[in-house]
Amino acid sequence: MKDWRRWRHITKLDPDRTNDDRIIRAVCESGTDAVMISGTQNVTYEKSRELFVRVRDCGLPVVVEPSDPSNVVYEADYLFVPLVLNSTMGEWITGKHAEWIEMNYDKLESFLKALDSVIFEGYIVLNPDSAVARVTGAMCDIDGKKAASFAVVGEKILGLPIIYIEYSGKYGNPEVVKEIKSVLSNSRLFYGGGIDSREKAFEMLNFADTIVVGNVIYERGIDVYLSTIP
Ligand code: 1GP
Repeated sequence: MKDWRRWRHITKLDPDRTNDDRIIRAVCESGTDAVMISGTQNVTYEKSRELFVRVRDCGLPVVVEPSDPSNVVYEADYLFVPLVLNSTMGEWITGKHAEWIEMNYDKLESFLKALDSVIFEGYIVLNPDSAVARVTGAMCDIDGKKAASFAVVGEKILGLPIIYIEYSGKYGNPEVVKEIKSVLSNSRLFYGGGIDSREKAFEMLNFADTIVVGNVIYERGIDVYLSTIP
């Protein structure tokens, strides 16, 4: 399905993990709506592109979600670029983005045209023990009201088409997801973190438009991964 707004289930593959052929084949045949290539640590352009090449012909839309301007794979069907709304470090809100534009300043006109098709995501990072929280200095110790207020900043002030609740590695609080959903009117709500069963997938899909699953395929195996697909 080409229209990302209609995706319900996205599979996140990490270029820094072992993605053997069995994993790739299982994902391609799973019924997931899209494959997202994304990781926080030790991701390079080479590793991202290599994984992209292995999944690009599998019949699913492929999203690259770069963690740094140095690892953008422009050939992907979609580029999803995060801003971390609850980061304490400006680098992760606008700094990396300005760096990316500056890197392309000598061909600005064509770069700006390409930028028109990039989808920007407003991340709200809520698991303090995750690599993404540590790297981005995210304020994780916040309640639902504060998290929802960050979501309003993302939707109404910054006009971001996606608000992404990121609990990476830990199953989050559905009440927080519900609270955030209640304040959004246009942005799609993505949820990712700790989904490793059909029950958890459906519980989060009560409020989130789209769920993202990652670790389960590496840590619990293919059958458990398949059970997360609605
Ligand atoms: C990570 O949101 C994704 O960025 C998915 O989280 O790996 O915990 O499934 P898990």
